[in-house]
Amino acid sequence: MTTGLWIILDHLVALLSVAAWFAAGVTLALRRTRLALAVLIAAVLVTLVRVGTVAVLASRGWWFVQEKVLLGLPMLGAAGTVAVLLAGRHLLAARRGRGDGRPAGGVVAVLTAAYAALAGLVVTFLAGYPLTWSTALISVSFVGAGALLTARVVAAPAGGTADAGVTQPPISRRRFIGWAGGAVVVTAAGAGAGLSFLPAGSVTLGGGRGRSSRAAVSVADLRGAGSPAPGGAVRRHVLTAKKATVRLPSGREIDAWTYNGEVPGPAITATQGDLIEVRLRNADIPDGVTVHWHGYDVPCGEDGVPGVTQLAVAPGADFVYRFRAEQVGTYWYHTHYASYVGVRKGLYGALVVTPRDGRRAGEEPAAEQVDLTLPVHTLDGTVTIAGRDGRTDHPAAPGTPVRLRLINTDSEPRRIVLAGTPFRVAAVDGRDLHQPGEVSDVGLHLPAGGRYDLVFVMPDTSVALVVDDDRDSGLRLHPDGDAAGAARIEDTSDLPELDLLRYGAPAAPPFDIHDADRHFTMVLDRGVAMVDGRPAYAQTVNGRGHPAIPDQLVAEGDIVRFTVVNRSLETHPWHLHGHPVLILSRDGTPSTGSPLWVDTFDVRPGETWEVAFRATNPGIWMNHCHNLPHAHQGMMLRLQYDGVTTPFAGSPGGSPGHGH
Ligand SMILES: [Cu+2]
Repeated sequence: MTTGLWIILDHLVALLSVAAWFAAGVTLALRRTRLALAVLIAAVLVTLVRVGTVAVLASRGWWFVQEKVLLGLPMLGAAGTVAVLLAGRHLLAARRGRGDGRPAGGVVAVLTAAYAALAGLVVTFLAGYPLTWSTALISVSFVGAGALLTARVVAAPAGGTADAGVTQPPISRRRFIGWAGGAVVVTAAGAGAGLSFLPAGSVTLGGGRGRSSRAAVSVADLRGAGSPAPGGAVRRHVLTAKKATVRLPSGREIDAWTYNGEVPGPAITATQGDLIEVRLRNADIPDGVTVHWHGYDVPCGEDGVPGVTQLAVAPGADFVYRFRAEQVGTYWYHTHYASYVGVRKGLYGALVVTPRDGRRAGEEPAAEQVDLTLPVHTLDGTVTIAGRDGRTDHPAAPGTPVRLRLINTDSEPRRIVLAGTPFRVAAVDGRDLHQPGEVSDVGLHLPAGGRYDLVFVMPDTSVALVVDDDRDSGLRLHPDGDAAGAARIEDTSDLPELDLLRYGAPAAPPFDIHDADRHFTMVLDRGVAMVDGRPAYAQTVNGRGHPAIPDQLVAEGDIVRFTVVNRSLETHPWHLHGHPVLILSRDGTPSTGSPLWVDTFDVRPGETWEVAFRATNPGIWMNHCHNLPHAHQGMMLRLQYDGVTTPFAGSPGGSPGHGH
């Protein structure tokens, strides 16, 4: 069973234990002796089952259980033991016909166990990992307050029935206990609340050195080359961000935010070594736009992150991006200002760089004869794949080499099936795989932001690209160019998923992955946290939301390792700017296929990924979830090189994923 399923099961058992302890307390208070005994036994059994589910989760990783092991279960264990001792003895006696009164102490103890069970569950959902003193103090005071209030109510002399099993202390002593207990509870709660306002350190070191005294470099000075490589051309583009009405392939018109009035924006293509120069103008996008080159390891000053590498480009303003096209492959660009709105509305486009090998400047690539760039994007509630011309049917003569460049520009993963031909996954996130084998009848899981290049030789029958197993959508290639003669596609939903960690042939890593200079752990979850100065039910990293998550400090040349853990029930496509990361393992199982260099990897519920990279691109880089609403809800931090500063922080350019 996957860790994700164990997390769900553990939540259910925890909920059941809350219900059982409350039921035991209530039935006991109502003097339903036989029922109370049965429910109490059930509560104890469910609690023991819970110990089991927590133990299983603990074996999957300490991150999944820390607050349960250190706080939730001990609170429940202590309160539950007292409850069993006080109430159990009484109930057994009552069963034998000796006394049937209401055991005040027992009721209070059983309900206190219920509060403890509830507090543990709430801590898991609202605070998570890591457990803090603040959370512990507030939880314990909550349980204490519950116990005191319950004692007041239960022990109130209303009705005046003397309890057969428990002797009540004199009124004055009870008052004293009440006052003293109240004081402790209030003090603990106050201390816990106060501690929660303590700011985190501004930076984490990951076990490496702290900041040095080296001279500061501003990201504003970390700009791209001004000229192409020898023999390269200059590729000039103007991207004008503006609102426009766009006609979808379906014929419907939508109000979009566009680059140059088109969705997707113009495809930017180059041959390796060319200079890409893009002038971004903002016509009328409120607040601002930028262009971020997703997966393209540009110098930091070209990275397009408002508030970090530049100011957002306000309506009427412009900004010029200039960098050499040194990486070959399939990439994309998109706004990074309030991107959870902007990208969804259409501010994105493809970036494709082809190898130069032997070709002259300006000469178009002659590689595959059918080479389609296919951004997959949800517009007007429909997943579109056709690109700008809206065509979903393409001719391809039998024997023609075909390359399909899939780009997931949405915030959710997509399932891709290529039906009708064996194929290879030639590249992932723009980087070629090592000896990718031919596969067929498999599904591909394409993370948000990710890219796959699929290559095959066109057979003499139709080929279909199916997205999310919707056989009526997607793309078709026809050998005779005739769509009508194509065969009906079989159901693709049963096809197994291709595991890219076991695909292709291994190769020696370019650095010693066991010798990291820094190791950062990011535990992803939901919880109550401050996001942009406001409390929110946030998407958190180590219990905090942007910008209160400490920066990760690295030094140029460091080998950096990330452990990314997903405690939540949602998928988080993790995306580091400026560097591809090498996948080391998933859930402790090493990657055994081709070295997998990616800029976005999907961490699904319960998963733990280990990745590594070499810090060779100085700057201040965003490190975030590429489910863009998640980033907006706090799941975003910065990787900062020692000695690099930004003049744009806190400026009207806004924070990287936010804005109104
Ligand atoms: Cu996410």
